[in-house]
Amino acid sequence: MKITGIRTMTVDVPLEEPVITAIHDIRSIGYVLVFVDTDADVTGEGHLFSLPARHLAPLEAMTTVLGQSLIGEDAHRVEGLWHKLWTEVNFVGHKGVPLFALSALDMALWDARGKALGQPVHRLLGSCRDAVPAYHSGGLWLSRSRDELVAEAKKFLKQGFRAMKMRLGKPRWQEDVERAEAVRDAVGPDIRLMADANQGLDVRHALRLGRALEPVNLDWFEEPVPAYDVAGHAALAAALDTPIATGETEYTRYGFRPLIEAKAADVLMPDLGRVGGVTEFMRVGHMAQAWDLPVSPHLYSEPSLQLCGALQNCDLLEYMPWSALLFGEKIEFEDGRARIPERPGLGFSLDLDALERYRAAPAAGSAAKPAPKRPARRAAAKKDEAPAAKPEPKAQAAPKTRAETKPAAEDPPKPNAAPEPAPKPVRRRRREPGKTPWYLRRETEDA
Ligand code: SMN
Ligand code: MG
Repeated sequence: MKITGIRTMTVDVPLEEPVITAIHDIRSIGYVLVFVDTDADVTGEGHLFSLPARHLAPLEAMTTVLGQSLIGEDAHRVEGLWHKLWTEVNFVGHKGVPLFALSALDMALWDARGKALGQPVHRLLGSCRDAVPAYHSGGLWLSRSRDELVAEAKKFLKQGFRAMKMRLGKPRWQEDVERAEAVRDAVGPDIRLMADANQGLDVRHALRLGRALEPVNLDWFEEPVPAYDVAGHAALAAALDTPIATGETEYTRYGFRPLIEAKAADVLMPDLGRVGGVTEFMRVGHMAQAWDLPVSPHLYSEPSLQLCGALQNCDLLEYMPWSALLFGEKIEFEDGRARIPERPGLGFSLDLDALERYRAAPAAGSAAKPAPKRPARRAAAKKDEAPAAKPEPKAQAAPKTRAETKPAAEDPPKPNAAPEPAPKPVRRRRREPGKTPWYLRRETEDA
């Protein structure tokens, strides 16, 4: 199954209400949608999200540029292609923007592979369950009053959820304790309750808070201190009975390995769009199994279901309702458990009609620079040439994407490319008749 093209589209989806955590004040979510076209009448779909949405432009650019290296390759060779892209980004870095791009492309490759084989991704990876408990993560924000927390927690129970996550990070740790106690009282002892400090505390503060929260019986205390403070996480994990969860800010197995080695986490939280896609999530999941550690996906609720269906130690899904409008299909819940989709591929297809109205505006400044004029000499030569070939129409519904990266017969001028300098005259050496020049000689040939 040959990859014939990579397309992207960016959308900026406003939230119904601002999301406030210790480090976030989120008004909208930006997404890069990526489409991997193949010659098998199959298009793989992947995506990544950006907070804030105005960072979409570099993320989209990296996805487009990296995607070029997939063109002409066999989409079934996901492991090999992951390694190809990993090697390519060595210079720009094995974290950050390149890893978001690699993750989205890898997601799309698995989707294409599943669709081509008529199998859901979790079955291709070795399936282990049909449904997974899900915790509601779309609320209980730091901005809620205590009464609002209680009302929202009860609402989640009414919706059938048996697990939910609240946020921590009030200036006085005593206030966080009061709020968590109020939620616990509202939901009762049998509901799984998690709490996320979003890296907002220092170790001393987190220790006092963590100790005072022990009677609340949290399932985990998430990102208590900055993500890079592995020693701080480890100190808290050693001091508290409450499990410490972290990992949403880490990239690849090389980010998770030090967390495990330092005993800094009791629960690992890979983020599908950051860790390195499905391929790398599986590696982290298997590495965690060697230490009997659970993994729980961070956001990306819909595609992460496939990982929950494939990894024995991945048995709790974060349900964030924001991403639902990206897809035509919705997560199916039953008794607080989300069904692992049996549809081919990742099991959720991007709803391009619904997304059209959220198309992201071009990045600030991106249109300010006019495209340089083609040098006169080339322009004159071009006059008699046939126009550049248009990409073939897709068999599947193709979105009108901003970056159409299918190679054209002749590349159009790039907006930021410098005008070509006039060619210098080439001075050729005279060749002796019958003698092979040194640069064409093979090693066995006589000098
Ligand atoms: C989180 C991350 C990003 C946006 C909102 C909330 C949070 C989570 O860390 O784990 O859900
Ligand atoms: Mg978190």
